[in-house]
Amino acid sequence: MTQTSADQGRANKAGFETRAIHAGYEPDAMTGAVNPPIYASSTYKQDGVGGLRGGYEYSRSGNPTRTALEGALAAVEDGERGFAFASGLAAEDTIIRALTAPGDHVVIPDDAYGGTYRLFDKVAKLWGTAHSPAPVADVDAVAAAVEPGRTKLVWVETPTNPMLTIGDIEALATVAHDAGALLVVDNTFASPYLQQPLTLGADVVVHSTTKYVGGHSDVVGGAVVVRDLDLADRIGFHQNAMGAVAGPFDAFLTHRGLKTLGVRMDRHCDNAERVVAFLDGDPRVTEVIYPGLASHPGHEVAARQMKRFGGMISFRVAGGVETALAVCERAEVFTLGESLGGVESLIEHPGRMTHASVAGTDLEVPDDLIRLSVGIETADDLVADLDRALG
Ligand code: P1T
Repeated sequence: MTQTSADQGRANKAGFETRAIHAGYEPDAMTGAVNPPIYASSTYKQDGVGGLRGGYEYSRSGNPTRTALEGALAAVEDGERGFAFASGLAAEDTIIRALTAPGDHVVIPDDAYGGTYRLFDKVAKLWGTAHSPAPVADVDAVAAAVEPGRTKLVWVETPTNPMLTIGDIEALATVAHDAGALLVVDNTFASPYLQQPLTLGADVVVHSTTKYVGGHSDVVGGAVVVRDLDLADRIGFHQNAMGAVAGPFDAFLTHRGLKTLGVRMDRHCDNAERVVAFLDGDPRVTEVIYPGLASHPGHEVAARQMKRFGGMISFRVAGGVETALAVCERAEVFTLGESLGGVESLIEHPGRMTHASVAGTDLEVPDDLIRLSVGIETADDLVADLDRALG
């Protein structure tokens, strides 16, 4: 099951679900196993010094279970090369160190995932890579935050976590490229099923595969996908040099999840639409934030660049922080917990949980905000649970 970059890449023009299920792996030559075996091996016998079988030498550099996942990730993002990491933040760290050097500058979203902000503010900054937050929905503001010659990356999430702000990927790619920078898109919230940033001009896609790609809340992981082979070499070198790779067990679980991404995402979207219809206009709710609502400021851009609007909803409640905390605690079908993108519905209070690390900064989120990751349970049960939890 040796893979080459050609096996990984865009030569595979089958439909999304076919790629998700078949790309990256041919049934095992010896046994015909239809799924990639979990190669629990740190090293590989060499046929004479340097006589590697299929290029495998040591599992930090390459492991066949990970290779299969990496090929599938490249295929579903319509990229050339995919790289699988131990977590989303490990993937992000590898991008920062592979593509910036001390003295460089990055524009980041002013409502990024709290952990991404922390990585830039508490880790990359010490390494010498500076950052400026800018609103991803405002192309001119992002352009104004770029420092020509110094800015190496324009980094966006779209939709953002947790405010579900939409950035226009095509326009932001132009802003980045005009300044000689690269556009990095964190595609975690959309998933590759709903949005493929490389096809819209982005240079680098990053994921927390912990979320929709894995899809079952049973594994932490990250991914990077690129088209440009020089970028691939730089990411690949740093993946090996820094070593934050996905292990074979994690790679297997993530790959298994990816195969059902399309059907899961459609159900996530169906259920989210039902929940939005219930929340929107309810007097206990002061604002519903969902890119599928015509009233969302990014609705038109989202409709252009996303297949559907996703499974994430944020909303604000009348009654402030105490009510928001109480709703989170009263919900039963929605499990109170961090993370998102799994089959089970989750509810959380970003201000005190996922985004506690941005408290007191420009990125602070409203304290009456609740975030839902709408799962694929029976929609009626989800609506009834929220109705009860709202009190
Ligand atoms: O948790 P990890 O796999 O390291 O991924 C980090 C990450 C990166 N990008 C986005 C958009 C994310 O949402 C995350 C992780 N987010 C959560 C854990 C959360 O509950 O929002």
